[in-house]
Amino acid sequence: MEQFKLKFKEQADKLGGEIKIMLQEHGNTVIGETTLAQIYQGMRGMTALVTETSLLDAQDGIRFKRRTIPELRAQLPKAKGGNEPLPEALFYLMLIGEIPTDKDVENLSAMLQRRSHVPAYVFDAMEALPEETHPMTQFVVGVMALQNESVFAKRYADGFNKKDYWEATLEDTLNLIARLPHIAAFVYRRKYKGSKIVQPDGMLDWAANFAHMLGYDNEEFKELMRLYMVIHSDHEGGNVSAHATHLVGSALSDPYLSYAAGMNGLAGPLHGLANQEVIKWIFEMQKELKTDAPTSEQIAEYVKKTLSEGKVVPGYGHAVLRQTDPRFTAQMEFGKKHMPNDPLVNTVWRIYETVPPILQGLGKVKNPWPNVDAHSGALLVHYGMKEYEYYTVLFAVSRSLGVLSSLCWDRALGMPLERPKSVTTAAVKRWLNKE
Ligand code: CMX
Repeated sequence: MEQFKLKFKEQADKLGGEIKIMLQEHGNTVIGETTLAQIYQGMRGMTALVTETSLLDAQDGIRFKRRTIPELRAQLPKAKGGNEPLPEALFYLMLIGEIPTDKDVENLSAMLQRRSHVPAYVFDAMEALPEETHPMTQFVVGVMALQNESVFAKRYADGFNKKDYWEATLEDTLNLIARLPHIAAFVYRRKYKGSKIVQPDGMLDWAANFAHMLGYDNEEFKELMRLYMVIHSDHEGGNVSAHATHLVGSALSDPYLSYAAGMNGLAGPLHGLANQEVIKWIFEMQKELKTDAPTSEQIAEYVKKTLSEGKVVPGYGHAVLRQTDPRFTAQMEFGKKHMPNDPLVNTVWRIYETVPPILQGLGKVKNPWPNVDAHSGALLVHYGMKEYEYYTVLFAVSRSLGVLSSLCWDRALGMPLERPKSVTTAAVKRWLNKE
């Protein structure tokens, strides 16, 4: 068995042993209480899940094995000549729990390259869809077609021992992550570039090869893809895409089925689709105001109009975060370094100065600050990727690293079927003696 897999198994066995003892000693310890409001209001603040890959702090943002986004950017190995962290290195950290060496990352990149072949029938399945089909739908159809390759599903059908679930899950995870850039790039080239497919380059790292297959061979764009793939990968376990992947996986649905379920959640406008909504909203604002560089006053007026129409300001707010998202800040730093005078990027920064006080003034928005989606589109447009309907597919490729690592942990730790209790309002009324 590959060294990488054995290392993961060693970590999982160690943690599994610790959890067992912890549950024996403290299994009945109360860690919180649930209010009526919580079960009606999206379970905010209710601790109900264990996710090993990352932990979200309302102030500091996401941490991966205790490391913040700035720490990851500083500490994770880089590509030769590059400054941004390699996503393979973060994947390694989420599974093995330590920062990999350059050699570890090289081996992992090579392992993914070896597994990256996508069978032709997957592309045929996507091509059967009308070209105007949303890119996320085309992408998920590709993933579902590829499910035919699932090692977990085959071995389960043959009847395998539950002790081996983790290995088949990791095998599927590696294969799927290796193949996703090819599927995603196919969607882009088919929909926007007259099906002029760019063949993969076996010498490139995972994110750079993705940029190459999308048709962007500019070194700066490759750097952007490395950063993008790192910062969008995981945001602890309760967000829709991570939770949906975990939930579906708990039925022992294989990683292809589970990941596809999660990505259907990512395609919702309150979650991953917000990145396309942000750019769409800015383009519409520019059109209405007939300027590429709206002033703060013009932006404020436009924000108020958006709110008066009963719409949200996309890219602002968060269910857990209560500060500017460090993933927004990382992208802002990238923008300041590579494109400080880009008018669209400058508009994003002006929106950042303008929107929070307005949202704060509403008195109900818990977090008036920007999230990751507020910035990503403007950086992509700078390099020529203006097809904003596609942006959530980039998010989805990145998110595979987090949600699939988590699924490996779930199977290695023997996580059971998820099945919380639900009630009817009639039952609630009976609790409250209202009936
Ligand atoms: N613009 C306008 N109103 C907003 C708002 C925004 N950006 N963010 C929150 N609000 C409103 C809510 O709609 C809610 O209003 P009602 O009580 O009238 O329904 C009120 O403020 C309270 O909401 P909240 O507790 O602050 O936020 P939630 O936890 O319910 O929702 C989120 C979080 C992200 C869905 C919400 O802030 C939002 O819709 N933001 C815009 C969409 C977005 O950027 N999504 C991407 C999130 C990151 C990701 O998952 O990718």
